[in-house]
Amino acid sequence: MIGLLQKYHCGSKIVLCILLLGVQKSAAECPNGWTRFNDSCYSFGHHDVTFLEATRFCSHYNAYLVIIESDAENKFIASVLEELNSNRHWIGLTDEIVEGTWKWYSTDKVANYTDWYPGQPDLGGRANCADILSSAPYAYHWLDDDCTSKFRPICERGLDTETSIVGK
Ligand SMILES: [Ca+2]
Ligand SMILES: [Ca+2]
Repeated sequence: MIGLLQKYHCGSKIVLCILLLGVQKSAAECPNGWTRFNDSCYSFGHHDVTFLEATRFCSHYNAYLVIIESDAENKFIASVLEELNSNRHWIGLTDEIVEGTWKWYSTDKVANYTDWYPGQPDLGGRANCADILSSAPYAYHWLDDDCTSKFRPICERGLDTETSIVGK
């Protein structure tokens, strides 16, 4: 706590500063209708669209087609899809540029973490975009599909901190 106070130059106005730190903490949140997990907010689209349309849908909300970087994040996504009883969703992963090199669309970074269904990806140049399929036997693992197939988007964005008071 002392470290935090020094970081925000609290000086002698310590009580006020603690109050402001409280305000800042509560200000970091997700927009209405978005679900929080760690430092990201997620929205699960209700309409089936192509991969490209899905990326545009997310951009419209200052978000990107989801980047899944850990088993914990992947399990969180699966748990929401189970709750929504929703079957098939695009994630932001594509090998459209170099066949077999799967990159996150919005960052152009090669995926370190993946959760392909056994034997996937299996369609080579005919399938350059990745989706999560809830139903058995796939059970929330990933598949490669034709980018013009139509599935629901999962969008991700950072926490909304624009109302922050401290640190001006
Ligand atoms: Ca993420
Ligand atoms: Ca491919």
